[in-house]
Amino acid sequence: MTFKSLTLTAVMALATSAAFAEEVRVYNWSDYIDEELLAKFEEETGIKLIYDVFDSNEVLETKMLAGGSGYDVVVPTGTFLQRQIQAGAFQKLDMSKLPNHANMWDQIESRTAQYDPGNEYSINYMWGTTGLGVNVGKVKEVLGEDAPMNSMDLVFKPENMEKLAACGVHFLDAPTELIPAALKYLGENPDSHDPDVIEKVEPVLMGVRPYIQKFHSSEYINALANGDICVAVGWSGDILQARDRAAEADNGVEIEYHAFKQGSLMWFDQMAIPVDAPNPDAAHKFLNFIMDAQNMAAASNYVYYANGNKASQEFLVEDVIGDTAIYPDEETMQNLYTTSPYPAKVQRTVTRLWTKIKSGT
Ligand code: N2P
Repeated sequence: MTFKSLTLTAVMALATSAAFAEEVRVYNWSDYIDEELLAKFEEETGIKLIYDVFDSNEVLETKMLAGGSGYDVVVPTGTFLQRQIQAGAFQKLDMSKLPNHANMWDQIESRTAQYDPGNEYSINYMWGTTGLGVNVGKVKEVLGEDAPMNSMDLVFKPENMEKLAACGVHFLDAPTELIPAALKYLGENPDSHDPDVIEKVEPVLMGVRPYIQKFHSSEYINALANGDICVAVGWSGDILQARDRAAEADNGVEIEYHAFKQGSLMWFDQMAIPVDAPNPDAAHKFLNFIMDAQNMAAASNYVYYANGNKASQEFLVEDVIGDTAIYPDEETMQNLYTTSPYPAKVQRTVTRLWTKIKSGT
């Protein structure tokens, strides 16, 4: 770099930083936005956007309950949001600052009201399901042509997992999603809050524990795409992103997402403003930007998750709006279940159980 261009760069950097009179701090899930939208927000509003990512509701919850996170916008899943609202972690939204709220989809709002009555504290960002990511070629190689690609048997039956261990299996590190799934496998109510019922998953998960390479909630995207693992219990859009990354790499890896035929969890990730947000005004501007129909469509088209914005639907590509793994049809919808937050005492059982399962002892 010449002296001249260095000077120019330095001047431009100064000019850019001086151009931002304020900033907004957003804490969202990893692999959950088209990053071009972040630049677009800064250009349109002149507000500097600091965007950090996480991959676990538990990590976010610890910050929210401790307070002083420094974030202006965070994105808990509905069940966690509900508990955090009750703990006083969020401020009510000022609808007068959110004209794009008119774009939201009443069908999704009626569901998210289960967690945030009246949707007073949050807007839906994305929603999706928890199911199976499979490397079609490898799974067939290991389990044969009629491998149960869309069945809980794939990951909860020790005889299948024993074979799959050779090509690699990841589970989400998400106790509030994996425990309900194991309950569903047992034919129990996945939303049971009865500790005696919840304990029933221990032998199921312990039975396959030796064959799980890792509990992690974001590494599986690249691991699937690169062919490093052959199965992941993961989130719908993440697995579809893995499918695309493999296709782009042209590496011969074919990834599919399947909701569990026995029933998958349907969850809702909600944007909310912490009660102690440093810049609530900018937080509202960010939420309003996100609720713009074209912005929301751009986000869904990029991450392969459905959103709660009705007006965005005309801008969704066919690969997204036409895929029942993303926008389920009535029949697929019938097979999805939702959960509610565990009361504190039950949560302790769940946390203890999960620690035990992860450690495998
Ligand atoms: C984004 C995953 C978010 C879904 N990578 C979990 N609620």
